Amino acid sequence: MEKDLEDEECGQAFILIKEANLTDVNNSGEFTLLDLGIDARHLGKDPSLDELSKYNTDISVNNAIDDDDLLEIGRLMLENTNYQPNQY
Ligand SMILES: [Ca+2]
Repeated sequence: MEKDLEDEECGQAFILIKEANLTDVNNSGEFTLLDLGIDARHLGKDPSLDELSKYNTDISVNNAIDDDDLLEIGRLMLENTNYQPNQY
């Protein structure tokens, strides 16, 4: 059975979508080749290790530094309007 509902018969909810405030790997304020290099250097490590505490290495959050992080950093580098890709 299909029936039209009046406004008062419908529940209402508000969904607030906030833009995620994603921090780059070395807290420089933007994603660059250095962020990619840091994650690549520590690929396969546990991002919660003390030695990595100064970095945000788990960009694609799954408690691992893996290929997904490198791909996401690369994507964010390309979105960075300050990043100049190699022209050669
Ligand atoms: Ca990850």
